[in-house]
Amino acid sequence: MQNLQWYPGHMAKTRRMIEDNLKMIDVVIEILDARIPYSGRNPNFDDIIKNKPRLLVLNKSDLADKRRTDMWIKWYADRGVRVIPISCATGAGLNKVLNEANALVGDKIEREKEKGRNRTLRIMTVGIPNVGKSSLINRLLGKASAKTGDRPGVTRGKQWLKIKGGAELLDTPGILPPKFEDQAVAVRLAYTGAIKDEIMNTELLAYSLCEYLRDNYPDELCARYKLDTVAELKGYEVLEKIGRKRGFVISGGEVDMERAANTVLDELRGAKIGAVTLETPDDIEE
Ligand SMILES: Nc1nc2c(ncn2[C@@H]2O[C@H](COP(=O)(O)OP(=O)(O)OP(=O)(O)O)[C@@H](O)[C@H]2O)c(=O)[nH]1
Ligand SMILES: [Mg+2]
Repeated sequence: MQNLQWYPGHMAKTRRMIEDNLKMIDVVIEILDARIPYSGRNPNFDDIIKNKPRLLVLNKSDLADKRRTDMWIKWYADRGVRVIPISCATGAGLNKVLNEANALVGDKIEREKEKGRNRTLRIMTVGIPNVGKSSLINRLLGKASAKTGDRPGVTRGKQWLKIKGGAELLDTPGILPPKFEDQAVAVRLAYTGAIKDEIMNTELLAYSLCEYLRDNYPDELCARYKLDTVAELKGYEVLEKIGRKRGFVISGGEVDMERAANTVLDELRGAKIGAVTLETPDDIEE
């Protein structure tokens, strides 16, 4: 697999911005993509956020495999970590977010009020790119104020927003770890669109995705692309069949593999192949 190793300068800048603003914040909401509940965690947040109360949410749960989401909630619970599955698309779980954030902070704000410092709860959202940090802020506000988009790197710089009569919210740009110990983690991030496709070899990515789907979601894969079976096929053979089914043929009758690769990645991200989760606790413990 390709070797992904980089750290764009704006991410280092964002890290400093988060650190500089942390003292004003009561609770941090760390947002994970429910399709990669493990690989989607940036281990650097532990260093950055330290002991600040933190709420973990699994967003995009509408796109994820429900059975696997339950497995991950249990996996985290077994390690003493509570994660809340939510969807900014359907609204599922959102009512819990503010309640749990308030519960984590306790009576700190009340006590400050007694000392004459009147202020509201301050929440910061953090996470890797494209997980729905800005979408969650908009959901909590009840209106689209923060810019969102279906690609990484939409939010630039910090943005404070205020819920009428309620909490103040700080949206932040997504940050990735400076390097990946495990390339499988980087690959899963790329599947979900957390890493810009421009720096990826999308064909290689699609081959490995086809192999993952062949082993984990063969029925969904066959149904989507009208294939009889994928059991004995290599990733590139699956992709070639998909390209042919879709009529992506170039001169000489060859399949346009790049087009097929982009199609499979797009359709995975849009959940057209089905509700798919790209890792299980077993995968990561291997
Ligand atoms: N299906 C689905 N899509 C979602 C959900 N939450 C966000 N999205 C979509 O995911 C894409 C990214 O959302 P953003 O809110 O811009 O993500 P972000 O984390 O702020 O991204 P950056 O600012 O680029 O780091 C957008 O196309 C959203 O509409 C969800 O729960 N389900
Ligand atoms: Mg954003």
